[in-house]
Amino acid sequence: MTITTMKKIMLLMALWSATMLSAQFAPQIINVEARKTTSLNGVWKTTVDPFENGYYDYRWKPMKNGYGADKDITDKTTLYEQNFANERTLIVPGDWNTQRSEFYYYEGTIWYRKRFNFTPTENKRTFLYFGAANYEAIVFVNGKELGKHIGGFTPFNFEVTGLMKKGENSVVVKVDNKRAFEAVPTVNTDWWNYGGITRGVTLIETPATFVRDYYVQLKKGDKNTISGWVQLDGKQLDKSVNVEIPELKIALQLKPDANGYATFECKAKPNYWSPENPKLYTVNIVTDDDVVTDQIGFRTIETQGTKILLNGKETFLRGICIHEEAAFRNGRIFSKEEDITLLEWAKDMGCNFVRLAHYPHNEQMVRQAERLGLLVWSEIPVYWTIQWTNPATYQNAENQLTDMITRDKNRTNVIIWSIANETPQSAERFSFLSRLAAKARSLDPVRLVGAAMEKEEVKPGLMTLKDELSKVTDVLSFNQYVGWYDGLPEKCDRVNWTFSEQKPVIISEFGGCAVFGMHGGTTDRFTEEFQEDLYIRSINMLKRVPGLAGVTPWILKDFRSPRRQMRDIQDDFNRKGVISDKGEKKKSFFIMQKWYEELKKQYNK
Ligand code: GCB
Repeated sequence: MTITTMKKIMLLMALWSATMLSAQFAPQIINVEARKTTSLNGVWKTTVDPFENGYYDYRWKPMKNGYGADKDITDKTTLYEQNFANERTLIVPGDWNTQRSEFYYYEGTIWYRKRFNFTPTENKRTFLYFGAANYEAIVFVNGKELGKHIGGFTPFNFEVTGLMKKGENSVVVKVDNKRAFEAVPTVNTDWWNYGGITRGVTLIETPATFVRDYYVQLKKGDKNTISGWVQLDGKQLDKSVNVEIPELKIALQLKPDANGYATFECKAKPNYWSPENPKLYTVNIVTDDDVVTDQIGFRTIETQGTKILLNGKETFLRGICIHEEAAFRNGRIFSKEEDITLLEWAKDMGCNFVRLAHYPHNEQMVRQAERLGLLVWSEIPVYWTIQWTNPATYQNAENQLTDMITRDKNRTNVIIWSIANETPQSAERFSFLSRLAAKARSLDPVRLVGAAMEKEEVKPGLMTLKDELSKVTDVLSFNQYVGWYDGLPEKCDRVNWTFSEQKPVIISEFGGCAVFGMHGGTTDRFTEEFQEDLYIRSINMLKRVPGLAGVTPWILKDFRSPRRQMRDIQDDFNRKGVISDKGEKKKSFFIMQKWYEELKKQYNK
């Protein structure tokens, strides 16, 4: 062998090991709970770093040996100005604002560090998965920077095969929740910007070629055909893959194409999922060395004129809006139990529908709603005034939409993907949002596309929806606050509604504030009596809305918002909840409960 050939071989080997070791952003792996995992949840060391000194040097250049290197202090001669070992901790998952009183209003960077023992399994691949980190996360594994993820409510994962070693490993994450004009959401929102690694962190081990993603749903408008696809990931992409639904006696063998993608379609007569019968089937996606099991239901969803048809039957969406904020303690939800508390309250009110506002909630929220028979409106935080002409802002919004749909597209209860909330009309906004709507439909041809738009008073007492975006959405969905931001509750008695399009109308928000236990006259703002009267009059008005197919009052529970500053009344909370932040039901809750009882009888005849 000549020296040049040897050099070539060595170069090739070096390149090979470099690619083997190179960690990268990997396409989202779905249904993480069904895989072989190691949880990295629990106690993490943290460093508060408002000036980002752990990442940038004094010339504002990224540093080689910043905090991500996770160095141990071994001698006294070297200068260190930070030491994870000696630092305080935070719990993951969880927001930082509610874990330590000094972080109540903190927005900026906090570094997280976890050291743990791990033994990679031979011939398996390893991925590092984050349920969500708000807002920007830069991730390091054993000192190597893997990449940056932007967006506070969607999952992301990196492949770390070859980077994890037997014995102690380190993961460091720089999380930054500073608000920014180009971000999604932008600087101004009516909810608190909880920072941190707010959802779980997991190591996933998979076979060399594995089932990364799949879509199993009834075909659009066809109650008797299940169709979908499977996506393999790895080198042996042509291996056969089976889709099994044992209870329906379905067992299909698929042969993926060169990209590891296989589609299928088969006849079936499932017992349909509905709020009254939230039936789920065990579905197995199987290869020779991988199996992913899911619980999937089957239903059709479509519109016909002003009606919403679920399994072909007209349905009224008896809903409520929900923020992903925990009952009783406030703060971002960090457990399934906390999801269930909110969903049970919605059930108690008589709901068959929840609007998960204003961003994708955690995966368990959607899964538990599915189990409880609650239909879902799922939304991305394109909220108020974002930068419509900024291509990076568009890409960010599209990524969040894509990640939300990727994660939840097999959830039978999700019926509407919402692309925006109360965005001001302009040609630029129209082109941005029409692109997003088209993207949603290309990723999921089955569900409806909506957006929370805004009503307009075209002449005194006559309201309508005058928004070009309604030509793009499947439903005429909009927020309206007649009686709160628009006049007093008595205005509801004088208002009528008209629409030029024949589509189902969903009132995606209405309501007003009340402090639980504060009493007074029906025109005294912030009293329970005011809110109760507003709900009574709003309901009477809503009954006059032509084509009304659903409502989601704002909101289930009082929630933290820095915009709400009135002392002893708001105290940093938006008080529009029908339940207080301490779990007390206000009078308005019972007004809704009564109306939903009537609607249930009317529609379930
Ligand atoms: C809205 C927004 C929602 C606010 C609510 C309010 O229209 O969509 O995010 O919290 O009004 O209370 O003003």
